[in-house]
Amino acid sequence: MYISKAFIPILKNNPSEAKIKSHQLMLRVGMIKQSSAGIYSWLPMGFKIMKKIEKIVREEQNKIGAQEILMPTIQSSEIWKESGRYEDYGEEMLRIKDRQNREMLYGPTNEELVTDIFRSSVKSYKSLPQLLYHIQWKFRDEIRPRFGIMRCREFYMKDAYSFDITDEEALFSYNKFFLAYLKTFKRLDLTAIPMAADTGPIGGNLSHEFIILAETGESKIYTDKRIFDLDSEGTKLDKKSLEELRKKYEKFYSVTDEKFNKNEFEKKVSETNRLKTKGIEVGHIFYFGDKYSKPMGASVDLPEGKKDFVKMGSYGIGVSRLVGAIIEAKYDDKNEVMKWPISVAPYDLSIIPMINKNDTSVLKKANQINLELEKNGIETIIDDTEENLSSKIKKMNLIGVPYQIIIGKQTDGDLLEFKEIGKEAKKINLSEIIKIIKEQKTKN
Ligand code: P5A
Repeated sequence: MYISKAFIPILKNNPSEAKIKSHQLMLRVGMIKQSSAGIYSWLPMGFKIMKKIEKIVREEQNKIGAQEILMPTIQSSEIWKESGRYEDYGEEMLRIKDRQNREMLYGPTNEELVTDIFRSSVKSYKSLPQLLYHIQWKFRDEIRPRFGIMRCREFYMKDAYSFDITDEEALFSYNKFFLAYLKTFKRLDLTAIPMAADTGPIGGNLSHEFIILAETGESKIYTDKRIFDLDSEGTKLDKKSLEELRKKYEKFYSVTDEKFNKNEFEKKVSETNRLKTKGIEVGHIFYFGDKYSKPMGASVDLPEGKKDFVKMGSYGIGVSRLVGAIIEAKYDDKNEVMKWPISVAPYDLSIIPMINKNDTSVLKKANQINLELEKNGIETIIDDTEENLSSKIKKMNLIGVPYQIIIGKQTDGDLLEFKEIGKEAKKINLSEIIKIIKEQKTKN
């Protein structure tokens, strides 16, 4: 893709209305455009990145046996009246009337709708467990939408729902998502820590928020630093391994402020390991038993012939919020350098030819290199403008493509100037470059 043809409307300066770096960068590079308060259009760069995040989220859901569905954004109020949440949800719910005067709403979450789908089709314990998910826009009429797509009104969420017959089986499902979340965030090159959390309007008594550290985050957290050394490496998908994984994390005190207890914190965590800081909630999982299945009558036949209400959990990831969260974690705003993890980068590599009006040879060379890279599945963007090198580099530093090849008139033979963004350049040949990038891509 030539940069002259790409729809990347870069601004010269940081927009003054943006208070945090992710919001600044997203507007500056033209990843999003606000259409009204808390509602955004996604432009090619932002959309590309979000779609790559979505793909990773989807792959990790599929790996634990969750099945993808797609529920609508608009729901009927009936099912929310059945569960008892229609009144409770309050002003955050966008309520709509259709031409027949029927009460509809733009879904803020889907516990009711998925329970309705489940109860109409699943009748026996033999079909359990069921893990269903979808990736769909949500609307919450936030009182103060802020920080761009971090806390907005319309946002893109992956929400999954589990159905089981016993508490024990339901916790097995819960733990599968616990693992899937750790793996998903790791593939996005984020360290997201599971923290015991409140359940708010979703309900239940077991819940973890997955939080990445960021000064600009809205969640206050209290944690034991040692939790950052843990990972899910080697965890298998059986009951015992998953339980051990969760226990391994729960051994270290780690909570959001609603769950904070000063005495407990000071008793369980030595002074040197205490960390009180802020973070961004990128995922949230809940176990709430029969909170929805009971009032909505979602039951199945049990082996002994009796019936019981299914035990449910729900599991959310803020797919659109993750775009901002990765920026908060990776953008060096002092030097104005962004580096997207290769797993979600809008392009793998940028080609920066030093182009002179009357000489097309450098651009020709860039095109040849590009052809070779494309053959190897490496996606590139070519800066075909006639700007000088330093402004081209500055622009690419904002766009955040992780690797660069710089081609000058002097470039001859096989050696190319290759650079990982923000680092020193080195001279290597194209096949080595291809090898490095392919390796990085397959690691993920
Ligand atoms: C779990 C899935 C739920 O809604 N029901 C279905 C449960 N959980 S949640 O914590 O309320 O939301 C899940 C994730 O969605 C993101 N998120 C937001 N992103 C941007 N703007 C918002 N206003 C917003 N609200 C929630 C968060 O990442 C959250 O963890």
